[in-house]
Amino acid sequence: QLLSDYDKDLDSASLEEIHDSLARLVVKQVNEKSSKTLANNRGKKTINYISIEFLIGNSLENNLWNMCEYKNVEKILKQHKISLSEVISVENDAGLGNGGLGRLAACFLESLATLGYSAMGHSLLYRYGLFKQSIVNGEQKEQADEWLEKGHIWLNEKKDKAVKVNFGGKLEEFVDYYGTYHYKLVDPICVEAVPYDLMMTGYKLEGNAPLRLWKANYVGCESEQNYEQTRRDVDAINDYLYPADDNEYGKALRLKQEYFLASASIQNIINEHIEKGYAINDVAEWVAVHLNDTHPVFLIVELMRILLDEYHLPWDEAWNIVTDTISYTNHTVLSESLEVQPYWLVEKHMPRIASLLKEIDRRLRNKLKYDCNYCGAKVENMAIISNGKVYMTNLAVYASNSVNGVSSIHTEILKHDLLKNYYELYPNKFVNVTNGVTHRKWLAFANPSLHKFISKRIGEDYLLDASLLKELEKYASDSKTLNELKKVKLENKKRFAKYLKETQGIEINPEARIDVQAKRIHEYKRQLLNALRIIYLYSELKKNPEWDMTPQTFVFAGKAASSYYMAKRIIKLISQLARQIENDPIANKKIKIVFVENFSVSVSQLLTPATDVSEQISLVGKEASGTGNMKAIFNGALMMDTIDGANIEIMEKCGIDNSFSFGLTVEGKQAIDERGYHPMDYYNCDERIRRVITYLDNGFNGESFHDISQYLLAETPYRDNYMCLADFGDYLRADSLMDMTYRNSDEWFRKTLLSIARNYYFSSDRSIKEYAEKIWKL
Ligand code: 26Q
Repeated sequence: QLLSDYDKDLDSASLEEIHDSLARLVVKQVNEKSSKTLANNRGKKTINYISIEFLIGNSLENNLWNMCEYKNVEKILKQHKISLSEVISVENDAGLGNGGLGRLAACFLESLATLGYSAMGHSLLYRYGLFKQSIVNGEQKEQADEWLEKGHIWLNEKKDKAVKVNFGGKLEEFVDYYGTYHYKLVDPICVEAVPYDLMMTGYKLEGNAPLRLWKANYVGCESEQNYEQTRRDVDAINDYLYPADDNEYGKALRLKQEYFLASASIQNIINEHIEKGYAINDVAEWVAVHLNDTHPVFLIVELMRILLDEYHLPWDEAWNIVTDTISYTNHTVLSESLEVQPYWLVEKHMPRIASLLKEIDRRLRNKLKYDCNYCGAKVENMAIISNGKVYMTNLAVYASNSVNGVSSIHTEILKHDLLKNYYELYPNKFVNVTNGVTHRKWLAFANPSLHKFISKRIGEDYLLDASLLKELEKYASDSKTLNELKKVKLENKKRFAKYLKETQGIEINPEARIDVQAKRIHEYKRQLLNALRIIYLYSELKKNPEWDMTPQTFVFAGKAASSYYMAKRIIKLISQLARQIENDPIANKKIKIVFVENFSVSVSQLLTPATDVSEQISLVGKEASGTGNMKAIFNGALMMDTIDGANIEIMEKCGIDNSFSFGLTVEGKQAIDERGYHPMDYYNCDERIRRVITYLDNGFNGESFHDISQYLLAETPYRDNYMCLADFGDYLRADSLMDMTYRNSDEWFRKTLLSIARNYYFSSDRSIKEYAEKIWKL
């Protein structure tokens, strides 16, 4: 390939050339296999997974691993003194996502492909992935992530599948002779949507699932008024994931992105359905369409538009097709994350969609009032348009045949709290499917030493049947096995230490315990509570320099949304605390704090295997599921965790003694909500809190964090909605229990081994099988 591409061989080619040729070679093989899959999938119902985020990571690496050629290629390159990992890093991760929701979509597509389902993902072809993060003087800096520079090698333009998406224009309606309404959009801005397929391969290339990424082209002509401006506006649709929406332009742009994705993907789905020779009324028999959160929710209305305006079906028939086809997953109960759009903005940019929304809302309200006898506030709570706003969650719930939460507790919260009125009306719509992660990528590939350790004992079949991991349980008291597991962990810690040294010039002691909190920086995830714990440990060391504290490296990683002030302040606190401790000759022998820059799929693949303790410490009821917890356990870490999200099920499955849980229960939190949260109560009766607050006020590395102490202590209206101080004391209790356990290393590794064995439940293969049976009916 090198010869034909560049007239070079392995010894004369540059890293980039090697990367590009290798990628082309891989693409060829993947394409060969994919025509086979296409043939296999004929006659199967297809699931279309629509998501504004897909966090797929590095395609060269993914594919080499799935082709089972990784080791071979590594060996061949090594003979020429070339490192495969360097070749791989020529290409930036496809960071088309922000966090759990996007990574879940990627894990799901991998499982769908591997398990041989007929599946396709749909998203946007962002020019830039989520920003690249660096930390400069303790602060987050954001740079453009130009993933497409190399990413384009993996994309296959499908011009013949392009569709048209209209924005703006004037809606004209008229009634025909038979009294039927017709709609015409006059002078819209017409955008061509072109798909680029990125092949997501399954393990051993047995199956695959294309990720169809949509790109907008303006098709107006240059003589038109405002041509340049309109072209720029259309181009902007593909610029960024989550454009800043603190201004009108950004809000409109985000809305356009959402409609563009929804419209292009459903038009494409319907076109392919018809091309296969199926009838329009049979859509739900052959395709399932899944909304990954509400971001693509306009797809519901767009499908109505197609069925009514293009196929001229009667309303009820069209509505039945829509509801039979579409299902929806909710990923959050945080009110600021529940999408609401101003109606006028929808009307301005998508007038036909707005008029259909009104009609859907009118019918819903009639049903609620006359069929259900609901009134007043209850109807408003369930309405799609209320007070000039479009409630996207209500639309998704009303129009989907299935609504699911992503962990048991989360689904219960949906049923009994956030969506209780809808649950009363449609109890059978509500389903739980607890998340999972692909154990092939997150265990076997990310952690080759652990994979070897496991295969030596139970073979490799667990790759396709995670439940075989159970067989590891029988080694739990075998000291030879536990010693080997310790070695595996140490090896991974050394590998991560090497990465840190090379990328950030930071040295860590691989023998020290590695305690990790890696996830989006958000108040509800409580990186702040973790920082308070470290400040407390530091203060103890200052009080008693002789204290025989377990040496620990506290690792933080994650990005803060660029306009999120408090999240950025927390990064600053962590960084300044890190510097102060670094410069303290006593404390630096025991405590090291590291902020790993630019958390991404690739960074996570190195960090997770090195993790001893994984922090999953959200306030109860706030983390829908969490998936970092599952990855950590698959890699032989134990959790410090609150009783929230999937942590609860992990505790149940892996053993209550195998994690260190603490904090408020649902009932405890409810009691606080009823009497009000009074942080000063905790301050007044806990000396340790007073001490930590004084440290914050005095500051670190010359910077006071009095603003943060004020935030933690403010009484009414309180500012720390996530009640850090309420859980602080119990966190320290669990922390010291964890420490005691850790000091008995046989006991520790027995627990990690049992947890790995029992964590099989959290493979995304299990989640996907549940979706396939319970929801998509594949
Ligand atoms: C909402 C409104 C306006 C603009 C943006 C948004 C927005 C965008 C993305 C809100 C939320 C998200 C992302 C959410 C997310 O990643 N949720 C995580 O999903 C995981 C997979 O189910 C869960 O494991 C996590 O618990 C959940 O936080």
